[in-house]
Amino acid sequence: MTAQPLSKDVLRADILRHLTYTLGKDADHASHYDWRMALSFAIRDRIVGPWFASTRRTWAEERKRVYYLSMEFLIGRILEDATINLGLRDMAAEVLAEAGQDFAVLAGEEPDAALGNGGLGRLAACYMESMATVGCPAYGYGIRYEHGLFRQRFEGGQQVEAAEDWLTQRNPWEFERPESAYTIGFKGEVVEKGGKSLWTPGETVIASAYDTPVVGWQGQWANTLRLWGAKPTQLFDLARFNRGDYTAAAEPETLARTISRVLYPEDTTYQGKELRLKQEFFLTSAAIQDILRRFLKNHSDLRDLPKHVAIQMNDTHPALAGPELIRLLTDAHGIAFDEAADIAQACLGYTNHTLLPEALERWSTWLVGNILPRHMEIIERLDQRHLAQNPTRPHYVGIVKHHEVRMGELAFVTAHRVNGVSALHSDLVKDRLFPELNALHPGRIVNQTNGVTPRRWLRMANPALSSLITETIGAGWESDLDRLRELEPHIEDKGFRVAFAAAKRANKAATSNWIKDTTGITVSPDALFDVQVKRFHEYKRQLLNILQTIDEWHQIRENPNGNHVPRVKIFGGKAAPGYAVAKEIIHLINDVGTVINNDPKVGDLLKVVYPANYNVSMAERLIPAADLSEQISTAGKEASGTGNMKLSLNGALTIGTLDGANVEIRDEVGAENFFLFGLTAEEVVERRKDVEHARHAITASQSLQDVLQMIAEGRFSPTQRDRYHGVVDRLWNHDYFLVTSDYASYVAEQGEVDRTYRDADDWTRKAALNTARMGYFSSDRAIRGYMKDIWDIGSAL
Ligand code: F58
Repeated sequence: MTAQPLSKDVLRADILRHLTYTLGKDADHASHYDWRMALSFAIRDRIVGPWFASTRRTWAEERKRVYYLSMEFLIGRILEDATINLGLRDMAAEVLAEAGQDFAVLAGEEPDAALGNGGLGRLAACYMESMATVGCPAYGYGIRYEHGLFRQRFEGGQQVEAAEDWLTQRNPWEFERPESAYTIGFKGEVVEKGGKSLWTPGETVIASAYDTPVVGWQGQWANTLRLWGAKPTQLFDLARFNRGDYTAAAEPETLARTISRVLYPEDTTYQGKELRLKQEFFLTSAAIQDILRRFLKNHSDLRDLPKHVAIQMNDTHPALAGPELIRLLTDAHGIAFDEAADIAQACLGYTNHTLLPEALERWSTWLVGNILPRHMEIIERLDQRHLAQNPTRPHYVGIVKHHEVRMGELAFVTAHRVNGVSALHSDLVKDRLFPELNALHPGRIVNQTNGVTPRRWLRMANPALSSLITETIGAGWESDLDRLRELEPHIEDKGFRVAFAAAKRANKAATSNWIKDTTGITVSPDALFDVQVKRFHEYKRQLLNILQTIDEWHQIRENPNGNHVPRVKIFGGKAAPGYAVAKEIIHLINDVGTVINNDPKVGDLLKVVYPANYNVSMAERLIPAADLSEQISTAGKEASGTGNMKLSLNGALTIGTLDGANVEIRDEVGAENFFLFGLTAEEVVERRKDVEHARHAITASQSLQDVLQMIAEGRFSPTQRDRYHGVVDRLWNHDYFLVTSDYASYVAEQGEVDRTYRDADDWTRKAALNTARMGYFSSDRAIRGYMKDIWDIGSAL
């Protein structure tokens, strides 16, 4: 099943052949773009072998398949990752060098596929890669958005959004499948006929498939990521066109294409928009139809579906999967409702990624009834059935309440397993989110702590550290990350620590150059690189970080000759376009940066760096260069986090709260190698009961008062002194995320960070222990957990 061994000559010939015959370019006149395309096609050719072999085996052995339904796949660049997985990275670089081309430069010009907002979308991408690596037959189903997550730039320190357009260039990784297309209906009416419900949609669009093969480590297995593009059922109205009404003639096309036009950039707030519901149903219906078609190719009894099909709902966005599957089983295949519901449940699993009430999807019954009248009936019936089966269900619990469909409850009731994404989060899903449903269905909620793929996030992103690891413990850790523990005895060797520190230092030096090029700011690679990269949200508390930055600046100015540890505060991340408070914090960080970075009294002691447009590629650049990982959410709010795992794996120490997977990271790496601060999830609940909590916290801390005073006075906004009155006012009066309550312990722990960093060798020991003990957080482990506890599926390898 392994990819064919490939000689340099063959690879060279393949690239030149694609340059000539696919791109139509002469090597003498080919641009970077042409070379990259030719290389990408040559690499894709090598994926096709394992891909076909995997598909054939799955059919021949009648293997169960996993269908991972997700509105987001935050893939990033593919070229280098695929090349590394095929073991062709060095060979490709050599071949290109002979042609005067630089592999890294070409790979760096590939646009990021940003078909996701943040952690949820990136998790889906890591899981696709891990399913291919561990040999789990799987399809990912998503939407082929024409425009992924918006591009961010700063104007006067404020976020400005622009459309992202990854598809303006040719996408060499996908295969268009016009023959795999399904009709998706909306609106219309349902009529009862002979005890049967017949839905006649009033609008239809076509979902057309685009397949991207996803190859695992060493090319042993490959799966398919199938993204759906929306196309009109009726292409274009010729009669109208002939009448001269050109815009109207193109209307059906425009309408249909709107559905896959753009990714919703909301990462935590849910807005009941009709187009979003249509997108969700578009993905879900296309996926379910495709699943049934594939099953019926070599099976006839739909009662056997759960033996061959596991469907995972990535959050509630594809939660119409239950109703849609039941609709097709009953209305199209004549199975009785109860039996259909049981079949669906045996197939379905639901992953919850959030407890934030504002993120939980609820659709008005009016909207669902209007867009999906038949599904609304099915949802009502599922709710009644659930009540009938569970007569003790409290009156306030249910799928449909107060004229709203609660998608969490719908997903819970239609799935046989519900999972949280870290140990703490899964406990909170049981105790706070679904306590009644958990009581009625003990054992349904399970935990699968998130993981990240070590191929992209260590091997590819951090070649310096990867080489050291391979030199020290030998090859193979990439697919057996627990083996990193073998590093531990070596950490006691001074020589190893020197080499470990040198790898980090090299990454920091390269990143310093990159920071200079992208932001114009000069930073010293000897300073402590303190990194907070993630979406902007109040609960993630970038505000707490910048308050501490201001405090540090204040200390330096008060005592310029003190023993300060030089730091570079690095921020990265986007705010949802409509999230005014998060955007204000972005503005503040940039304003604070302007003042600090231009303060001659500060010099190299403190810099604030915030490069615009944080994305997967920027993460790959910044994470290997980090010394300190900021994971400072209000306890109980961050479901898991995955950036926390990537940073620690790359030898950053964490300063963090007991939230999400931080709890398990700390258990693994050891409390002495983790900077803990802040209230626990339980203490947070307690503290909020004191309505004066912020006033108490602020009056107890002179440092916090000084910092708030500086902001309020306009020290960072001299041209508009009242710019941040809102920020300060909210901290005094509406500090829901307890920034003020955690401030003192955070600042104190940052002091501990400084003390530890001063002993460079001790810091390196702790950093290396982080790397050595992070094996558990491989997404291979997570996927094996899903396979065993949720999907009941074996590896094909
Ligand atoms: C994230 N959720 C969690 N949602 O916040 C994070 O703790 C977790 O590690 C990660 O999922 C993976 O489990 C998240 O990224 C979104 O981006 C959604 C996008 C669509 C609307 C609702 C939120």
